[in-house]
Amino acid sequence: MLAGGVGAAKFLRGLLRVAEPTAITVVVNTGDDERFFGLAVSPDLDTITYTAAGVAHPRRGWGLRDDSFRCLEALGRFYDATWFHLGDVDLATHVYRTQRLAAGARLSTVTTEIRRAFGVTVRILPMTDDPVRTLIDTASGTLPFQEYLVRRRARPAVRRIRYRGAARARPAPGVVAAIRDATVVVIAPSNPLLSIGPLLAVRGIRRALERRRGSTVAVSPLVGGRAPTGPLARLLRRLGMRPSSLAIADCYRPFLDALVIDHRDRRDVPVLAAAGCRAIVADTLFDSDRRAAVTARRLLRTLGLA
Ligand code: FO1
Repeated sequence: MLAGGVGAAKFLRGLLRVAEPTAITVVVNTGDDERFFGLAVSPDLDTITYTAAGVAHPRRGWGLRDDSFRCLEALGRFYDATWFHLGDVDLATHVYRTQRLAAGARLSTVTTEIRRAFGVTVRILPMTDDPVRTLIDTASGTLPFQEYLVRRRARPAVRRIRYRGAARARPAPGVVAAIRDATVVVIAPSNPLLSIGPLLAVRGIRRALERRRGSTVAVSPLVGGRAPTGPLARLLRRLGMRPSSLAIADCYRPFLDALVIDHRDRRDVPVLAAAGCRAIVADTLFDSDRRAAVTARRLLRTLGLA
């Protein structure tokens, strides 16, 4: 599974109920990574790790359930910027990752150490160990990703999205082989521009997808032209695309074989077919693990894998 933020984590919980965790590799976006108080934070890697470990915050999707924010409160004495809510238990992960990276360890090595410490058997790989930063060019200047999404609540008008460093970045160890050898690659219901875009900007990853012999299926992050979480619909409009199933399929042409769309978007089936993309109609509002599992099973069965 190619994954970004919270939407991916919801679908992963469903997948984990119908597929053997050791049979799953998640290749995760690192364009959202950011330093806070000098600590190396990898939001998408942590969201996937915490979700696979069953300890992620059930409603928000990011951070840990039952976490407290005493340290963040105390940091407020010294820093103005405490808008990115790092919980006390969450901080342990960032302290460990920061120390290991400072000691010269690769992000992929540290990610494996962290997921093993959480007892996670799903393989979790960063898309690259090289620095890639998603930057948002807006009417009021260029914003780092978290500044745009969290501090400014995705309100500024987006002119352009850039993935600084992606062209030079090499896929992390194991990523190309995982994409090449996977029976199926599932592109999670993440934002194609903000969360999957950085992955596709890493040349070795896009090339591996284009060379794949097996099927590649995406789960649309839109339901009825809207995104259940995040600014996707507004973003697509601002970038001149109608927020529809076709827009999602276009983001993943030419390596996409099928797109999972919600029952509400059933009328898009012929439009997708005309564009050479098979549609799998299912429930894609993953309000519960059970609903995500039903769709995950449906997807694997449609591909003859379950
Ligand atoms: N998202 C928010 O909207 N507000 C936050 O305060 C916040 C804190 C946070 C801390 C750790 C972490 O791993 C993720 C966090 N996120 C927060 C989510 C994060 O911005 C997004 O999940 C991804 O970067 C994109 O989906």
